[in-house]
Amino acid sequence: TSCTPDTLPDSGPHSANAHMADELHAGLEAAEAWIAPKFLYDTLGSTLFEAICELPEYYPTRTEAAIFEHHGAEIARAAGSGATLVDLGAGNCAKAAALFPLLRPKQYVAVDISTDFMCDALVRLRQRFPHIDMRAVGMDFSSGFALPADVRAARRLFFYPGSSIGNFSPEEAQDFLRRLRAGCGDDGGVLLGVDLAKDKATLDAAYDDALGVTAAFNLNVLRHVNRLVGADFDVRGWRHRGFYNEARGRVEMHLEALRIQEVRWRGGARVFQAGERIHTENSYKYQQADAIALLERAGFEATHVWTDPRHWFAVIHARA
Ligand code: AVI
Repeated sequence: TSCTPDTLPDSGPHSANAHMADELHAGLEAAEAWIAPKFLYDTLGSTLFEAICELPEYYPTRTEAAIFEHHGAEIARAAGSGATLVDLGAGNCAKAAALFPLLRPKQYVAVDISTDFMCDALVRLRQRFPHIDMRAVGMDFSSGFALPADVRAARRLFFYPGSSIGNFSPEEAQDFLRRLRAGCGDDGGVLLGVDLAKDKATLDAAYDDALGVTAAFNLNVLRHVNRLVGADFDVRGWRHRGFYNEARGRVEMHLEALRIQEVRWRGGARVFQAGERIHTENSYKYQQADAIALLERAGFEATHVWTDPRHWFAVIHARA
């Protein structure tokens, strides 16, 4: 079995690659430099994120998995079986696969920007679940998405676990949920994982772990950018910063220059002073009520919320 993903054309002025290069240039040239978090996910980045999910400090993955385990039957009743399950940011497809026996989707559509990594996972998944029709879509869905036409056939259930919604600003999250609402039809819905606000020490540890896996994940974005726009970032010239910004209700990841250095890329260059930072990710932590309000403002109706005993994480089902 092989995996032939549907992807956007990858050359020409309107291609996905040209758009990504423009976005990277804008961020690198900004007074407060930034790199969008989607660039964390090349094949090595996706592998490092998979390792993060195993870390003792990184509670979201296992807290969410425990919620699915404890409330699986009820979640399946709310979400319904026989849908087209559209997994946004599928990665290794493990979260969706764990739900297959409960949700029994008719079709599974894995969507991820890290196409090769997702395809490898999908090939293995097809062997485990040969009766489910599966397809892969390699796409940056952060700013808009169009799924292949035949994916519309069945009732759509969007699956957006892991609190990836937190990597958008609240305004972007609102727009994104509106697009999901428009894309799911009147009989569809969404199953959303949301990380909830909690004490700073827990969050600081989760995003700056003792082994330095999150540091490697963050630093790897520089290697990816080097490839994408022909930049010459020296990874050894930077250090990882990951901390909860309580005032803004979000964890922030930055890369901090260890010394003054000039970085060049195709069509540009910049000097970074020692201590200057590049902002690479926000991870917003929600109050449960605010997450529900976000869904409802997007035109969804939240039907159920499941959480863990410590109220660290919430899984929300909302219907159109
Ligand atoms: C994918 N996303 C939900 C992760 C998060 O927690 O915001 C990415 C991550 N960044 C650092 N560690 C994990």
